[in-house]
Amino acid sequence: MEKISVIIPVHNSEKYLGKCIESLTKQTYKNLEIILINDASNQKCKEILEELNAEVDNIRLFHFSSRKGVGAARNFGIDKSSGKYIYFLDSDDYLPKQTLELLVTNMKHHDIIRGRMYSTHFSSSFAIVFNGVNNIKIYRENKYNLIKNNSAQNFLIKKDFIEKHHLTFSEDVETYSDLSFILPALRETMEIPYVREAIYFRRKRNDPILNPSLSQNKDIDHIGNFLYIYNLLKDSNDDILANEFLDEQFLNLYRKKIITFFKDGKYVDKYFVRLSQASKKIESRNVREYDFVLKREIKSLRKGNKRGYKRINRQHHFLRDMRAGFKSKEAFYNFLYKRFFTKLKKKQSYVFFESFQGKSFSDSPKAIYEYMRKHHPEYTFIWSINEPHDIPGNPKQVNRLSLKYFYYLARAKYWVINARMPNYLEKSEDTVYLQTWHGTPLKRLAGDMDDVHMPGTNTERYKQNFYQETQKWDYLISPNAYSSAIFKSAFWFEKPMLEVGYPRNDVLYTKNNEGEQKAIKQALSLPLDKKVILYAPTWRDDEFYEKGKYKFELQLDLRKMRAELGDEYIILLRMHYVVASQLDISEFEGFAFDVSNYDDVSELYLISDILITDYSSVFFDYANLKRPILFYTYDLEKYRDTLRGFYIDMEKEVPGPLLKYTNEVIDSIENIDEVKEKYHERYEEFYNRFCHWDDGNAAKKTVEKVFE
Ligand code: C2G
Repeated sequence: MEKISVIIPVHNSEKYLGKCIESLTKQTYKNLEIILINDASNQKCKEILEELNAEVDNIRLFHFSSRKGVGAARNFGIDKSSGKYIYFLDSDDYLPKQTLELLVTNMKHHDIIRGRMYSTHFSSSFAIVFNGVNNIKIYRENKYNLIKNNSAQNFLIKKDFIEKHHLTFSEDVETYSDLSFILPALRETMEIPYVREAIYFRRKRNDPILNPSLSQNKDIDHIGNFLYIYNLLKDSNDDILANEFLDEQFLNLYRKKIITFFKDGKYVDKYFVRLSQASKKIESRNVREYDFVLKREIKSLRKGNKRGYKRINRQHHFLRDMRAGFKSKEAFYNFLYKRFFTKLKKKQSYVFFESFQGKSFSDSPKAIYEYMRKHHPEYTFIWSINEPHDIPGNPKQVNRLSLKYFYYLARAKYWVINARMPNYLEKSEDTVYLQTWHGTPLKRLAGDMDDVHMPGTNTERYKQNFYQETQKWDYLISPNAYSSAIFKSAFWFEKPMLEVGYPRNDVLYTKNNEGEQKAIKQALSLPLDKKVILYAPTWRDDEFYEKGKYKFELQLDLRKMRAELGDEYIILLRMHYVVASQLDISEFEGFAFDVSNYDDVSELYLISDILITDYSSVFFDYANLKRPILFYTYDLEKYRDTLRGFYIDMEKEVPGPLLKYTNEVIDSIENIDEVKEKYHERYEEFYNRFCHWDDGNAAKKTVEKVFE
């Protein structure tokens, strides 16, 4: 049994290292040497490495005092290795237990063998059921297809082969270093067996913003690295198939990334020479199948004429945008927005408002609007709203995503919005985007989420889109110090926040009187002689009809509630705005009222004597009224442990009881004075922590900071 040296460069992968090493200690093939190269990791990671080194016999640990990169670490590892075989593993990846045995036993007279790559989500782990090896495929002319993601992973290679051909990783680049090693390796061998049962689990990182994997590094240096390696390999290579492979990688990257990055003239300046050199090395026959636009660009690059190339590139982008504009009406309007409307002069007096994606006239944008209307009539107001509304002051109304929507967005100097905008929408430098957000977070948000369980997205995309959005915000309102800290991390928001409380809660101070309450009740045709319970739950990421349309099944037993409480109370049912389920409550007429379509939930708070909610941020706002809150959390475990995770400990910190059954809810309502008494102290603490900044003047303070 010959030894395999497994070489693992490590840089700040403390979260994943344990699993990586465990997967090696569990290998059925036992003669392993694990070479760990600590490439200047943080202290925590270093400590874990030391612990592993003490626990596992066959680890050899080395430290770099300054960061040298993956290439240097692997070269160093090869140098230190004593095995007959070399295998590269990344410190956040892992292997099923048979992988190395399968590779070694099927290697035979070959110099290199390859197993299968498998992407897994960061928190998933797979138990592989192994049924033996079926058939081993031999790659010959198509051997370069074995290079996936330009990586050298899951190849087992004989060390004397590496030495004979002087194979090394380039140390001049961070990404694409693998290619400088593996492409020449493949070139020097005639055939390579492929064992599909020998699996390598490659972990997709869940945080492309703060903790990107090398392949998620989307910055311009990624492109510079590729061009460097491409030029290097092309100069030393005369193998037709390898050249074809390299040219294909180049053209793919050109079309997908380079062209997009080079929209910005300064990037063209930075890498034009490298790019021009590279384009001279492409073989004409490898470009033949591509379209006219690309051919024209390659031709201009080859000439080395930077000005000419920039002009052609601009035309290309115009065409691209136009082509994208043909996809749908919305895309066409966006094309007009981007290419024409935003080129018009901004109207300094235009303020553009939107709340919950145009679903209502509500929330903090409404409060800010109301304040501005009174104190700053010199501004012109535009509301994005899906259905025509009776809005006081008669502002201009535009349908969300209509032509007018894009036009006014482009002309308005100010945007006041409480949720995300379409991701493709570019914000001009001279637009002032005030993001009010829409709730103190209980459930983990954006960058702080581990796994995203919503339909139509994955964690990586979700976070990337969210990141793009938050970087457009010029101002962000924070309702309390607790939220400021969370917004900073969850939204990657580095600018100072408007720490003024929530404008939407101003009315809880200014309109908390009988006259207002009566008017609201009358507007809703509610009986005036009953006390009011408001039930306002949130939505569940994993219960949906389709993207953006969520299901909600009412768990509260209204029949029981009516029987026990109906003489004294009525109940208002308020679904979250993304919930598409229709409530059928016709049988509870006179007791239960569906107020889901009522614009402003703050007004519902004002008329309610008791709030029932679950994990919705509504309770942070309602607490301003110091009225009792019950938490009907029938699915607490799932919501907390699987779907979202929370920022606070509900069991210890929320200002009311957590209840699982309708009976408990009824019981709490019947004994509401006792509940108040029991939670009095906790309520006070809660109020001081979360409602402290709200005093009825948040809209005023916001406007003073942003507009005056
Ligand atoms: N809302 C409502 N009716 C409900 C639930 C929510 O009117 N039944 C409104 C409230 O203004 C609430 C806001 O929508 O504060 C956000 O709702 P959440 O249930 O907290 O959920 P979500 O939209 O996911 O936002 O930082 C806050 C988080 O982003 C939560």
